[in-house]
Parts: sequence; C-alpha cells; structure tokens
Amino acid sequence: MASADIYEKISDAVIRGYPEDVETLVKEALRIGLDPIDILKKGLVNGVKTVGEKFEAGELFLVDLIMAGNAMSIGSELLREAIEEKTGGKGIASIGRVVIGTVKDDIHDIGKNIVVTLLKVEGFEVTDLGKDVPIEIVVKKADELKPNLLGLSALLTTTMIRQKEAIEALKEAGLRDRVKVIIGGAPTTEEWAKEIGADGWAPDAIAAVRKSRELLERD
Ligand code: B1M
Repeated sequence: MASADIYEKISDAVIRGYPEDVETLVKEALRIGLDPIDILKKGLVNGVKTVGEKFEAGELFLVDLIMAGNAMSIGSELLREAIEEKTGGKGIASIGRVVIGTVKDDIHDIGKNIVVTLLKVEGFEVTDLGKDVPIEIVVKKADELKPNLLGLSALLTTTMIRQKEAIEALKEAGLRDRVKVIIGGAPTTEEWAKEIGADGWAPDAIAAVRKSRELLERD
C-alpha cells in the first residue's frame, strides 16, 4: 500500500471511530517503515481534525467524538511505544524536569499525551499529572517536585482561563520565579500566552519540545 493511501485509511478509521482498524493500519504503517511522527500527523491528527470540524458543523455527534477519541488514543499509544523504542526512550540524561497536565474541568488529554511522549524521548524528565487537574495540585506539585518547566494544556475555550488562574496561583504561592510556564492546546494562542504571563506557547507537540528547550536554555 502506498504511504498516502495508508495515511488516508488511518484518518478514515479515526473519523469512523474504529479502534481495531486504527490498530491494524498503524501497525502496518510501522511495519513498512513509515515515520511514527508522519503517521501521527498525516493519519491520526488529520482524522481527528475532520471529526472536530464535522462535530462543529452538526454532522457528527458526541458519541462520534467519543469513538474517534478512543480510536485516536489507541493509535497514539502504539506510536508512543514506537517512538520510544526508536529513540531509546528512557535512559537519556535528563535535560530538565517538567510537570505537565490538562487543566481542571478539561478531560482532553490526547494532545497533552503526545507532548509528554516527545518531551520524554527528547530527554526531559516528565511528571504527567493527567487531566482535569485542580489548580491546588498544580501548585503543590510545582512546590514538591521543583520542576524547571510547568506545562498546562487546555482544549476548551471555557477552560483556557484555568491556565491564567494557575499562573496567578503560582504567584500567590511565591513559586512563579522558580518555574517557567509553557501553555498549549487548540484554542490557545501566542497572544493569550503573553496576556496571561506564560513564558512560552506552542501550537503542536514538536514546537512544544523546541520551545521547552529554548526556555530552559535561557535559564
Ligand atoms: Co472535545 N471538543 N469535547 N472531546 N474534542 C473539541 C476540543 C472541540 C473543538 C470540538 C468541536 O466542537 N469542533 C470542542 C471545543 C469547542 C471550544 O471550546 N471552542 C469540544 C467540545 C465542545 C467537547 C465537549 C464539551 C462536548 C460535549 O460534552 N458536549 C466535551 C468536553 C469534556 C470536558 O473536557 N469537560 C468534549 C469531550 C471530548 C471527548 C472526551 C469525547 C474526546 C477527548 C478524548 C481525550 O482527549 N481523551 C474529545 C475529542 C477527541 C475532541 C476533538 C475531536 C479532538 C481533540 C484531539 O485529541 N485532537 C476536538 C476537535 C479538534 O481539536 N479538532 C474536540 C488531536 C490532538 C493531537 O490535538 O489536542 O489540539 P490537540 O493537541 C495538540 C496541540 O494543541 C498541542 O500539541 C498537541 C499535539 O500536536 N498541545 C500543546 C496540546 N496541549 C499542549 C500543551 C503544550 C503545548 C502544546 O504545552 C504544555
């Protein structure tokens, strides 16, 4: 099968919400030697973007969103393993400690998980707080674990505000100067990051790794 065909089929399987098909196709794409990052971008992410557009247009429903989310998760987990295997994953000397999570009231974690995977394979020591993380936990972990970098992901226009609240809470706890903050997630922008006083913003996982390195180098 040509690579363009397999990306399209993966994308289609995500749109249809068929985890078994996603699994088979992703495994096949890896078997024929396609790059995991390409499979992610041209296959899985492409599919999930279409699902979002169709959901917004009222052509798909919540159940479709859930099914697509499951299919996407299975595919990205396979790719996470493949990426870690390819790069040796663990065992790389840590280039910085990162604490990361999806903000309170937001359960979208697929994109955040991809950011976590790429940060790990690039040699960051990552503590993933998961999703729907209360601000008190963010502050507590920033204090306890003393990360160089704190990552906050938000996928809803209604939860972006938690990124701002978390930065304010860090200030109140006297921790803001000790940790750099990077934010991301589909509704966020560079302007938003500036407005709320974050140190960095990234539109995707690859840019997140680049920005994280840059922020730590500036230290
Ligand atoms: Co939701 N959802 N969803 N959803 N969902 C969106 C986000 C939406 C845009 C769909 C739409 O209407 N078009 C819309 C938000 C609208 C808005 O706020 N403006 C929406 C909605 C409305 C909802 C619900 C409210 C639906 C409902 O209940 N009526 C509900 C909310 C639940 C909640 O959180 N409280 C809901 C639920 C869900 C599911 C649970 C079904 C599922 C999530 C499953 C999961 O994550 N485990 C889901 C899904 C799958 C989506 C879409 C279709 C896909 C999201 C995704 O995984 N994208 C999404 C539409 C879309 O985005 N096209 C949608 C792929 C992923 C690789 O990209 O997450 O953007 P992304 O991550 C990227 C970058 O943003 C960046 O790097 C990542 C990798 O490249 N990035 C960072 C992310 N975090 C970063 C952090 C960084 C740096 C970069 O630094 C720290």
